This record gives sequence, structure tokens and C-alpha cells, in this order.
Amino acid sequence: SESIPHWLTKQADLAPGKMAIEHEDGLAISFRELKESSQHFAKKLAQLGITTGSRVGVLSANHSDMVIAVHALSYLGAVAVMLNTRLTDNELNYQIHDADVAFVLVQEHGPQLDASVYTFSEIKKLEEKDVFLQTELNLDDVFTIIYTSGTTGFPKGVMHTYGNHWWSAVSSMLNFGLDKDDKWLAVLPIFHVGGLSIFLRSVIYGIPAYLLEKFDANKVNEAILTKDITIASAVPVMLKKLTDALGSQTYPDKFRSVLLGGGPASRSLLEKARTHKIPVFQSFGMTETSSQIVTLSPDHALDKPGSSGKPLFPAQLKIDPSENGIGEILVKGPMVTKGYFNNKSATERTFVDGWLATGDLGYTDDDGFLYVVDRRKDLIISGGENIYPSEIETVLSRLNVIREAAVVGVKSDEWGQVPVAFVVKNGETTAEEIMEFMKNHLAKYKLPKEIHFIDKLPRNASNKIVRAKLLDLLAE
Ligand code: S0N
Ligand code: AMP
Ligand code: MG
Ligand code: MG
Ligand code: MG
Repeated sequence: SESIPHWLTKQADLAPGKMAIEHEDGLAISFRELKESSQHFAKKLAQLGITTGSRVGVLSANHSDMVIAVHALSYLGAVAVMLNTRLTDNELNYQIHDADVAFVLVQEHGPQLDASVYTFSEIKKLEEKDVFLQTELNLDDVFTIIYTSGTTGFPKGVMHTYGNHWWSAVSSMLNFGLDKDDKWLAVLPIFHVGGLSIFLRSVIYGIPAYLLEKFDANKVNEAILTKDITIASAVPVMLKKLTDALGSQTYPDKFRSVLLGGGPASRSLLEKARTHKIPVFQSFGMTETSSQIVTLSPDHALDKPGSSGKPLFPAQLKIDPSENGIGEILVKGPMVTKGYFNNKSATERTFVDGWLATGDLGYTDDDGFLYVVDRRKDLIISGGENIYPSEIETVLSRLNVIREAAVVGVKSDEWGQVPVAFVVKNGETTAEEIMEFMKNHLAKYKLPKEIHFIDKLPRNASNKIVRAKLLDLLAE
């Protein structure tokens, strides 16, 4: 299998003094400093027994320490399991058990986790162990695991190899091009692949990432207006807030584009961005594809409105089976995951002859441009976070006072979509009581915005819940 020189060591050699990460507080870290900090951090982690193949949780808001921790794990050949800070302890512990994680690195203590938990500053205080640090990256080795919600109600750990991330970064550049003055704004959470990939592109391209800890529309606009940023990744909810907050100001000419992904973008949002003169690269991607895999090239942003574009250079796309042109989107390419961690059956279900079945529906126009129309799966996307109805239904069904429950995604101006629950009672209970129970088991963004009590759930002849009928009930 193929190896390349360790990418951070390489960039620190090529451009030691160039900035790798810029912070809003003015702090900046060069590639040389990033390499050195990461290598020191690695030797301290080694003191704990973390070594090749160890799976280590990383639970943090966006911060350069988090990026250093991830690079440190690569120097040890360990695997970074990126944990979503919005999850409850119960949800985090599911992932910690599933990925067999013994250590979790956090920004601050708090969550009650079934693992040894260390803050970044506690690690920094450890002695360094004189261990071998990887000088090469084997493209077939797993680097990161990121959990994604599953149709069954249980999340699955998507494995990304170094090769997946490498090809993702290279493919993105083949589409966007690279300017030596590029600077990529990172406000997407680094625990998702959309945020993480910015820091890998930064190392592979030799450009700075401008790191923001938390999304605040005014702060993001201010950064774009004053910090020489050329590209910013965003989910649609963010872009909407950015355009609302921008008023009559316009982004500087050097600002190339917003890379928009993580969920469907409405025509009205794209038009709104256009009236504010914000260039947008629409894209389609998922955790399984290590970020975008289909992206509208800058040349076609205007003549193919609503399209997610064409597959990136080393990627392929097909629609299957094609009924009236619309069918499931299948993708293939070196940025696509080899599968889910320790979950052969889910992996086998997802891949068909080397093609990843995305569960999304779409069509391509005569010129080969992809339009995503819908999802075959019941996935709800709220503010770029995914929720499967079954995750919520499984939690609800554990309450004795509930006979059965179903969850649907309802359109929301604020979040794109939000979950709404329908409950058939089995005894005396209230919406408040049900919400109280769910809070311990589900991240806040997954909590149903409404609970409707009904007599029975609408089912079809094969006893499957008909979610469309539930949506009709809401419309009445
Ligand atoms: C939209 C965000 C920023 C909202 O969070 P914010 O404003 O920070 O909220 P908080 O202050 O923390 O909380 C306030 C209240 O709002 C609730 N809340 C927060 N988030 C959500 C949500 N998503 N849905 C519903 N409610 C939410 C809080 O619970 C709190 O409630 P109260 O007031 O009751 O306490 C934030 O959600 C966010 O960062 N979203 C983006 C997540 C993301 O990164 N998604 C993308 C995942 N997919 C991928 O990574 C693959 C695609 C990809 O790679 C990509 C994606 C985009 C762009 C480029 C790419 C690429 O290809 O490179
Ligand atoms: P995640 O793994 O969290 O990034 O979620 C991936 C899912 O987001 C995909 O399977 C799609 O359902 C949805 N998605 C991503 N990009 C688009 C897009 N351009 N249009 C519609 N849905 C999208
Ligand atoms: Mg398992
Ligand atoms: Mg998503
Ligand atoms: Mg997700």
C-alpha cells in the first residue's frame, strides 16, 4: 500500500514560517509551530499508553488545541474518534463503547464518560515519552472515525483513511484551484468532517485556516470583511444568518466563495446570497465521502442554479435505478469511506459493487449536473445536524406510558427542518413528562419541537408507518 511523507512534517519543511492557524484573538500558529506542538503533544499522549491503532476520543469546541491533538494522534498512528459536543452523555457513551475508546481528550471536564478523560492542558503537563513518531502516512490506514446517525436508530462510525482525506483535499483543489493567498474560514464544528477537512486542506495546501470557536453571524461577517479570508465553509442555516446580518455591506473582492454543504439549500437562499453578491459553491457530500464529493464549479454557479454540480475529478456518480430520471444517488471515488467501524452488515448494506448508496434521491440534467431532490431515507437535517426519526422513536418507545410513537421532519424557517413527534399513549402522561425523559437521552437539537397525542398511527397494508399522513395531520 502507498505511503506519503507525513503531511504536517512536509508542510513544516516547505513553508515553516507560513501561518497554519489564525485565531480570532490574534494568536497565530505557523506550520513549524503546529508540527512541533503536535509532536510534543504526541509524546505526552504516548506516556498514557496511546499508540498505533489506539482509538482516542476528541471532544471539544473549535480550538487550535483540538487541531494539535488530532495531528498528534496521526504522529502516533492512533485513530481520532471525533465526538459531537451537542450530544448527551448517554449518546457519547454509546459511541465510546462502540469504537472501543479508552481515552477521551476534552477542552474541559464535565461530561460523565465511560473512559479516562484528560483535558488538553492536563496532557500538556505530562512528561514526554521517547517514542517513534510516524514519518510517513500509509494511505490505507484509518485516521479518523466520525459517527453518523443510522436508519436503525443507532449511529455508525464512519472510518476515514489518510487516503480518503488526502484525495478529498486534492479533489477540492482541482475544482476550486489554489491561490497562494487563500485563507479558509473554519467556523463549522471540527468534530464533523466539514470542519475537520478545512484543517487537513490547510496542511496539504500550505494555507492558513482562520478558526472561529463558535458561529456568530456578525463575527463571521467581520472576519470575512477584515481578515483576508478567501473561502468559508458553511451549512445553509449559517449562510442565511450571514446574509441577514450583512445588511448592505458586500464581501471584499478577494473573497472567492462560500462552500455550501451539509444539507439542501433552497432556491430562495441561493437567490438571497446572489443579491448580496456572495458567491456560493453548492455541494453535495456526507460524512461517508469525507466532505464534498459533488460540487458546482465556480464557472457554473450562475447558469446551473440549484444544482450541486458534478462529481469531483477522481469521483463518479450514477443514478440508480433511474425512473423518470430520478433515482438513488450512488457515488464512488478515493475519498469515499471503506466502511463503518466494526459494523460489517451496515457496510455491506451501504455498498453495491464498490458504489456507495447515499440514500438520497436525485437526477442529472443533460449536461451531467446533479440535482438532489429528496431523500429515500427518513433523515431529518436540522441546522446541518442529522436526526433519524428512529433515534427519537427508540427512546420514546422505552417509556411504558407510550404504546407507540412516530417522528417526522417538519419544515422550519429557523433550522430547515425540525422533528415533531406523534405519540399513542398507553397510560396517563404529559408532553412535559415525555420531554423530561428524552432530555437525558437525546441531544437538544433532536428533541421534538412538538408532541401530538393521537389514537393510532397511520399504517399501510404492510404495517409500515405512513409518515406522509402524519404530515397531513399537521397541515389540517
Ligand atoms: C447552525 C449552528 C451554528 C447553530 O448553533 P449555535 O448558533 O452555535 O447554537 P448554540 O448557541 O449552541 O445553541 C442555541 C440554541 O440552538 C440550539 N441548536 C443549536 N444547533 C442546532 C441545530 N443544528 N438544530 C436545532 N437546534 C440547534 C441549541 O440546542 C440551543 O437551544 P436552546 O436555546 O434551547 O438551549 C450549529 O448547529 C452548527 O454548527 N451546525 C453545523 C453542523 C455541521 O457542521 N454540519 C455539517 C455535517 N456534514 C458534514 O460535515 C459533511 C458535509 C461537508 O463536509 C461540508 C458541509 C458544509 C460545508 C462544506 C462541507 C465540505 O464539503 O467541506
Ligand atoms: P452528513 O453525513 O451529516 O453530512 O449528512 C449527509 C446528508 O446531507 C446527505 O446524505 C444528504 O441527505 C444531505 N445533503 C448533503 N448535501 C446536500 C445537498 N446539496 N442537497 C440536499 N441534501 C444534501
Ligand atoms: Mg460494536
Ligand atoms: Mg448533516
Ligand atoms: Mg452528522
